[in-house]
Amino acid sequence: MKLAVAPEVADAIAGKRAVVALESTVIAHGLPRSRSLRTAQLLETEIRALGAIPATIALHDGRAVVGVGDHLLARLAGESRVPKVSLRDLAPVLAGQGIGATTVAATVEIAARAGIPVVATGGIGGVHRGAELSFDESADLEAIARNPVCVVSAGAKLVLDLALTLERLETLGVPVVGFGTDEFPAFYVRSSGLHLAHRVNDALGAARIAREQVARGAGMVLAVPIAASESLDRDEIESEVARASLAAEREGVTGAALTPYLLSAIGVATEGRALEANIALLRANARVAAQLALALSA
Ligand code: PSU
Ligand code: MN
Repeated sequence: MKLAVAPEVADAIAGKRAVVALESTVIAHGLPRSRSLRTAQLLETEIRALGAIPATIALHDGRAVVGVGDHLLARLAGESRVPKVSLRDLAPVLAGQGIGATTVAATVEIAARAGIPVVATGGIGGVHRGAELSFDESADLEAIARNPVCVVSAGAKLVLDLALTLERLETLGVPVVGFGTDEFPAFYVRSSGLHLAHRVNDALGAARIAREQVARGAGMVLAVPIAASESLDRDEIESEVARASLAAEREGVTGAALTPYLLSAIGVATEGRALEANIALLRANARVAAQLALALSA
């Protein structure tokens, strides 16, 4: 795989300074066009404000770009039909021309190759509801297991089956470490009712575990609950997810298209409150990821 690492990012990696990798599928597919560029820029600003270097990852003309510039960021946020690139799609898209937005799975693989041990996202992919029939499980889980990277996320998206997602992560040997919580966070909602085996209370504690896990050549999830002031009501969100999942089934939406479909349906149903919550948790995760990267580089 050809990497195109931005000079600033390459310098920081070589100097063992703090770098946070960011995925780009959320920019191209996870947020509405009207807010995605501004949010992508805000995430980079949050990371810089704490003294770390952001490296948004995407594909461009046969290369994995580590630290996209303004121009590519604007293309990812603004163009329609940007391919969503998970592990299955990496080689086919890299073999061609054009741009691609990387999921957490593709992002952690590229970050690991570049030597960046911290990736920030909103929520990782996981096991979909009804996966016992559809077999729809995100490649994020195996990719995190296989790559020495700590993914900072607000748990997994609430549209998933969170209990099954935790089971799969356990099988894959991926520690899910609560950041100031004993429960697996549920994206827009602070609590899922699912207990976590491991907890830390600050970035230093997270760094101690991340160092051990990365040394094993494997990844982990640092699960950061959304701030109470930004979180949404669990029952309301649950019923919207159920409604949107039924609609998706009726309309035959499956596979890679399902997550963006469900997220946008919930956005409409909550009149934008879900979007504000999503942006708030993305920003918070970027800050925790920067603190973790700083702790790791100290
Ligand atoms: N969380 C969001 N919006 C997103 C995603 C996560 O709020 O768009 C993306 C991430 O890039 C994640 C991907 O890696 O969805 C998982 O997709 P799939 O289930 O198709 O693997
Ligand atoms: Mn899937």
